[in-house]
Amino acid sequence: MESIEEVKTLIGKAKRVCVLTGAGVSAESGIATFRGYSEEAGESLWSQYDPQQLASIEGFLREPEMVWRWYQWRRQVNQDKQPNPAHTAIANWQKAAKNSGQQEVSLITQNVDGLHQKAGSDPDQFSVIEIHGNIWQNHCLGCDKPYLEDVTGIQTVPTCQSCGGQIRPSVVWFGEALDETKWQVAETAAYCCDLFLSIGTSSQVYPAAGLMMLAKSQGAKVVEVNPEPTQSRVVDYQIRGKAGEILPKLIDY
Ligand code: BJW
Ligand code: ZN
Repeated sequence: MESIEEVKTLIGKAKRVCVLTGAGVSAESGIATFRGYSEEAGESLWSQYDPQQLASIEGFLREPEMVWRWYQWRRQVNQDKQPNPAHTAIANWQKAAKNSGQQEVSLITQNVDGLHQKAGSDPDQFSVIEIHGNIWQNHCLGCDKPYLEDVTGIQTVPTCQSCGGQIRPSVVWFGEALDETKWQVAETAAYCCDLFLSIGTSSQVYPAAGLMMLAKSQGAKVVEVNPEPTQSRVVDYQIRGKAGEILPKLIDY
């Protein structure tokens, strides 16, 4: 409780805040995390499936139909999921900060589920910086063109009308580079902030996990909200609890 009060004070004073979210922020919406176990979402994805097979370009090239069907299954599971109080608190905070002009709140998410936008965060790509992409979007493996057809219920890999290439989900797989512009915006937000909030991420996946180090190296205070210990090593305030319970207490909007 002590650290909640201290962090509230830091939030009140901060001019530039950088929020990084991970799968744990959507766990209370019933979306499975990648690692660990969550009460609300059950077994994590990587405890049931091999990440190299399903979330790498090599896996997709080896068995495109299987990978495509796995993403179709996740889309189906995710489609009715709703934002939880953590998403809502962040969205309300962003709006209030924008209206007051007193504070800048950048939101970087590793999540591909779109729940921050569903909660009311500005859908502009630089208001919610989706560094690992978005599961609802597709593009061509051959020519990179966005694929805008509705793929609901399609269980075979669609092909591109322009080049005949295979269509893939627009998410970032292991070994792939992050979108350069989004990554630059994310790095700048971390570099320039005076307060960095890491919420619901195991801090195991790079380069995202390096953002808190970058913020810390520039003098920012670093806060982590997570019910479990993580790989992070530079945290000033650890709040052990669920995002959906803690965030509405930290942010009074
Ligand atoms: C709660 C909660 C509640 C539960 N409230 N919390 C060695 C060192 C450094 C790097 C590497 C290395 N070996 C390999 C690499 C690189 C690799 C990497 O980092 N690997 C590590 C696993 C070791 N990284 C990459 O490959 C990246 N690309 C890259 O490095 O490119 C280099 C390059 C440059 C130039 C040209 C070419 C290449 C890309 C990473 C892409 C990650 N992709 C995924 C899949 C996305 C698509 C999909 O959805 O299918 O992204 S993997 C997966 O992990 C997903 C997530 O965004 C990401 C991070 O996971 P996150 O969000 O932290 O979730 P979890 O599940 O790990 O943790 C959940 C947490 O929530 C837990 O802590 C719980 O306790 C907590 N929690 N309930 C709050 N209610
Ligand atoms: Zn194409």
